[in-house]
Amino acid sequence: MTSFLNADQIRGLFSQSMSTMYRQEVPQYGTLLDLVADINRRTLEQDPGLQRQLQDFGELDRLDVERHGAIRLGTAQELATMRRIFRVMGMHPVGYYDLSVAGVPVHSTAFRPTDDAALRANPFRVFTSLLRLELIADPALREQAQAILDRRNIFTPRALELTQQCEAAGGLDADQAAEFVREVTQTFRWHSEATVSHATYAQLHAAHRLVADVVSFKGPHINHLTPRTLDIDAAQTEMPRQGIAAKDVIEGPPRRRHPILLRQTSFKALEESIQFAGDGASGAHTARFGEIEQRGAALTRAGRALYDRLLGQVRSMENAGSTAKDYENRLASVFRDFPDDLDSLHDKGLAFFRYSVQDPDAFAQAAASGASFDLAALRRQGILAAHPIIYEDFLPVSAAGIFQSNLGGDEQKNYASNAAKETFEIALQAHVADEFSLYEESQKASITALRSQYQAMHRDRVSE
Ligand code: OOG
Ligand code: NI
Repeated sequence: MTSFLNADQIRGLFSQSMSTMYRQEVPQYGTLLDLVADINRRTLEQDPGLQRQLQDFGELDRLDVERHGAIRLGTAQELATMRRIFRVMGMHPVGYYDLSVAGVPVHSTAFRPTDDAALRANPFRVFTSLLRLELIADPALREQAQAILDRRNIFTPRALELTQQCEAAGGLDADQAAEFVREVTQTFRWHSEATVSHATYAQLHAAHRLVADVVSFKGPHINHLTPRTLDIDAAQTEMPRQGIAAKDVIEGPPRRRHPILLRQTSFKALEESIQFAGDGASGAHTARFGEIEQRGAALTRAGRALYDRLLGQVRSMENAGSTAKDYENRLASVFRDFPDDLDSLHDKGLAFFRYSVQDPDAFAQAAASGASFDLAALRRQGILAAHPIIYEDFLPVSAAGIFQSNLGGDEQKNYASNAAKETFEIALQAHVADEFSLYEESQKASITALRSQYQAMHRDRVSE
């Protein structure tokens, strides 16, 4: 009998393979990895409490391998096939992001592991966007772009065969998995030869820089890979010292005692020389960049609504100074309305939590006493502790900021808000999971586990 690698193992190999490739393609990415590893080591040394907490939840090991990447696809067919490929690696579509509001003609989802054990093993995620050609105004150009995309095949034949094989047999053995990872990695490689002429590139580029980026190449080159830091402010300060020009402001919430959601910074996309098809003329294209992120607590719908409201307030405060420092001050001042202590975040239902036994003796005693399981009371008595669940997803406003700062130039195209989740799901040939439900399940599972433990102790006591 053949034994299959599990999906987590294949995802681990894939994440490693992508990281090795991107390090070769974009050396600054290697610098970012070293910088983040260094900052994480120092942060943990200085904060033994944080170290202990990450350790307790099995989150320390994942930190060293934790990354997300991003790709942009051209057609529904590409998206649907990509979903099958990611599924082999235990990555499923979560969330729907409409970026047209921010002037970017794409909509997106995040392929990522969804259950706690898989996230602990390796949380590798890929933010995956689908180009929306219907947002290009010129019908002739739209058709031309569609025709170019319809002609390309971004997957190797072997990657498709192995995907099918996995679907039919229920898994891949070690050799097949290694080959699958090698083949799939090819799809995300950078190609310096464009598939279109200079003239076509220029037209696509005029419609939107992103249209040129998706349509002009043989495949969806990975455009960044992002390591997770425990202190993004330190990373932001360190980047210029290492000769890397960071973007002006960190996207997302301000620095807090208890981090929430996601804070991100990046360096601008590189200008890379490319060769056009036809006459072989050369030119330059900017697409690939580097990014660092810090992750905090996943927010409930109520918490997220508060976050969105406050961020909206910050962004609408024009005339309040436009330097990076002004923005930071504004952000900090508006976000004073977002509680920054664990009790408020918990009791006001703003964030998701996972629970652990803080005082095992008292827990056993309470169970033996026959008192029924009362989460709030046990927490009040310090018998159970609540820890925020890490946010595993993305933020559309931040994503738009990252897109904008990396497409170069400051052109702003405006599309009407234009969410089309259903169209996206039809292209995907699947539903996207609701991220709030996933966090809620994870919170519930933690409570259920503790309740069973408590009740089992009670029963043991009664039957003694
Ligand atoms: C994706 C940008 C979104 C993030 O971290 O929010 C993203 C892209 O530029 O294709 O990766
Ligand atoms: Ni990113």
